[in-house]
Amino acid sequence: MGLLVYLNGKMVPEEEAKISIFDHAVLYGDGVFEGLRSYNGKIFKLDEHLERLYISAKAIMLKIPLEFSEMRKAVIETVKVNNLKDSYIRIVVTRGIGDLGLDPTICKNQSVFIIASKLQLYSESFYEKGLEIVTVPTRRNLCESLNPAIKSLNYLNNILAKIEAMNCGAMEGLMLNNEGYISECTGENVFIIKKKKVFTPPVYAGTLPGITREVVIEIVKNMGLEVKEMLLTRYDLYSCDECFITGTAAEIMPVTCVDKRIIGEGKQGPITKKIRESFRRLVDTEGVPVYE
Ligand code: PXG
Repeated sequence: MGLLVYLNGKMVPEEEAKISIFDHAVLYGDGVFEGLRSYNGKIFKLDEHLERLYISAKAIMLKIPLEFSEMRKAVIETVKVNNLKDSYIRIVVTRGIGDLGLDPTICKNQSVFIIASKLQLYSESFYEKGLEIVTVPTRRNLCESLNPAIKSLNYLNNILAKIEAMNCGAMEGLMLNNEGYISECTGENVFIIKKKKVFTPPVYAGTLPGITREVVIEIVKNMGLEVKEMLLTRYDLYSCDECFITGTAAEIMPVTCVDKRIIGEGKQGPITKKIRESFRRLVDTEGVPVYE
């Protein structure tokens, strides 16, 4: 593809962008990341994503070697040098090079890299038809162990869930927390609509505080509908009128089948459609311009 990647202050060709095998990101999954998008040359919710990145880093006592404003500039520059308009952006901060022991305090040279790449989009027919999801056996990490609010490089909990979903022939896995309440999908937050009211699990149910989730909550409020953060069971999903999942990559994806129970009429519901239209208008108009 010939991308230029930001790596520790320099733009380097992708095949030359390398980090050490002694970096604790490689040895232990020790680090944090973010996934963002640009739409038509504007980066959507850039500051919100950066804030989450710095909070994730603080939670694991990882010092990001760039000031917020420098990171912001580096992200914009990475999209710019690759001449991208619609892109997927990945920011990664690693713990840095250490030895073969867990101790993070000896790690030097935290690495920061930023990849801006072309988007792999789900086809429009997916959004019309909606996804089939299944509940997976692997429970979402306990908030008291590895809090799902931290967007760390340690994604095995989600990857195991993804494998289990795919083993069942579904594209997404619905994860429960240790108490059996709905937490989220492997890389998306979950919403349901019942009698024109919108519900989503609270962050303490073991979810990432998704940026798209926040945007959708605002959209729903502006539509004059009630939105409630509430613990949800699988029964709530089986018995709802509409269901959708949200994330930077998937945007707002209707869910039309949960554990073989058909949701609504088995296609994108009318309120989900309206929320998606408002979301589209937002991403088309808002965002931090790259080319100015
Ligand atoms: N839950 C989890 C566990 C996530 O990783 C979301 C919810 C949605 O959050 P945002 O802030 O994006 O609305 C995420 C985000 C990918 C990819 O490449 C995954 C995410 C974001 C971007 C790309 O699969 N996950």
